[in-house]
Amino acid sequence: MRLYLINPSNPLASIVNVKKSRWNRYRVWKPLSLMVLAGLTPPEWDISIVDENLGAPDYAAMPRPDLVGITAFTSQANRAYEVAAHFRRMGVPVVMGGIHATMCVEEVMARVDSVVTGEAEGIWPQVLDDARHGALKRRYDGGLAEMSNVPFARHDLLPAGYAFGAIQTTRGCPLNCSFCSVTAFNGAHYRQRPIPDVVREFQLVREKRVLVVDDNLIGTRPEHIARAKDLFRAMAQANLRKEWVAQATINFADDEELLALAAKAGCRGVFIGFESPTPEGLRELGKKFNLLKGRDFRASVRRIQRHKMLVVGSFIIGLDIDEPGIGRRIAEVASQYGVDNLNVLFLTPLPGTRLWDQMKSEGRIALDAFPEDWKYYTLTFPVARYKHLSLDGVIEEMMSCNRSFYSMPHILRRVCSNLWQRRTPLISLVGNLSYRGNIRVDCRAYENFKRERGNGHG
Ligand code: B12
Ligand code: SF4
Repeated sequence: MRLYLINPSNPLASIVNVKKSRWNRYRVWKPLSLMVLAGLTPPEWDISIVDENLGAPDYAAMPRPDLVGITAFTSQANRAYEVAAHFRRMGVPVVMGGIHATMCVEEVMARVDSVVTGEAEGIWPQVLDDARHGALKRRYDGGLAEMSNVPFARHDLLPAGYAFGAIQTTRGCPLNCSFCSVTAFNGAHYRQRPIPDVVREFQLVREKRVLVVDDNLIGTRPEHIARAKDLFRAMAQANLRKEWVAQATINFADDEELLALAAKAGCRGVFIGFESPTPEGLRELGKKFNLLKGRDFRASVRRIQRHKMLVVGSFIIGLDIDEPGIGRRIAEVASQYGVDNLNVLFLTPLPGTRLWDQMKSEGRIALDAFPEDWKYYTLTFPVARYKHLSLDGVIEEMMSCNRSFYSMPHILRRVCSNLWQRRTPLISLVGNLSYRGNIRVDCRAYENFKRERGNGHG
């Protein structure tokens, strides 16, 4: 039995064709969902994982599969449907799962043979068994998995050429920010994989550098932090020789022992959501965690950096309180905090989030010709109507934010201070220049976007 597991590409999200530039390999991340599905698949299936971000293959020239499984974030949904249609025309059954299939079940059911909602661990073997007997059901629900049932992902199945491997150690987030799908999809209960499983799986990752995909690696409560420390101790003890980056909330900086253990276990950088420069903005987004009294973001960032870990700060433009000037304000605040890189995204109503419900009820979802418009749901296009910012205005704020933060004088200042602090000036320089290089690409993308879809914003 032949199984294809496919990660569809979205050219608007992935300027990532590895064949065009070797640097692009630093921007293509492994589709861990499919590697986990492969880990759940019994040996009688011959599995191929196709990551279209490495280049979409000529499916017609490939051997005919018995079953196709497709994953998709919302931004990949269009392409997922094209791929599904191709195989269904050949009479091959297509199953789709992942976040978009879970949040937009009806839309997906109309375009594939079978939809799997939720996490796959508890249900995928049954789906395969039904497929083998020609008895696929229209819909399955995996719910939330027991973390001890998460298998080792098949790190051997994708070709070499990725700069980073991928691994997951926890699922779920109790914070439920209004714009984020994680609590709706993976639940509010913070679930952790057994530490020996994580250490063993790290040893199976082939790449030296690894992305830990957890939404919040250390969690929020004292028992979560204690577990994170135990994990880092076990990783250091296993002498993994891996360098990894992860996502965390700002409380990562609150515990010196945690920071020292993370660095010793191989952590080289963290991605932290600051989201808004003002308390009002944080309240609007429901990110109350960042509002805890007495938090000094600059000191927090510095504490992390002292352990030679880079900090990438993420902010959102387009909040109801955001007015003209917000772009420069975010650039200034990010510089004050001292982050090594800044990642700014447009406030985007993703299906299944509280923000979606709110914007939908207020008639503020501007790009709503679905499924076609899903391709703009990359958080790098303004798809909603923003309270105080027009379409041109919100794009201008994004550009002015990036132009200011990534101006040459600012880059040089950051690299020099990095050098002075004896951290990683070269990585800082390359990271900053690569973000700066993207400004021109973004500018072209926005011009095209305004030409093609700007009228949707009327
Ligand atoms: C790692 C990650 C990335 C990586 C992607 C790597 C990759 N190629 O997969 C990078 C950094 C590139 C990325 C980019 C983006 N991401 Co992202 N990302 C994540 C993150 C943190 C983890 C995903 C992951 O690997 N999980 C581990 C695997 C094992 O879990 P899983 O994917 O959920 O898969 C399980 C089930 O869903 C199911 N399943 C999944 N697929 C299938 C398929 C079948 C057939 C079946 C049966 C089951 C099944 O089974 C799996 C095992 O249980 C999630 C948050 C999250 N917790 O999901 C956000 C998340 C998926 N990203 C999100 C977004 C918005 C984006 C971007 C659009 C914007 C951005 N800048 O972040 C881009 C767009 C990328 C694109 N190509 O279009 C949103 C998606 C929301 C949505 N409705 O689409 C999420 C949920 C975060 C959020 N804050 O809401 N992302
Ligand atoms: S943005 Fe981060 S902290 Fe907020 S709900 Fe999502 S994963 Fe949790």
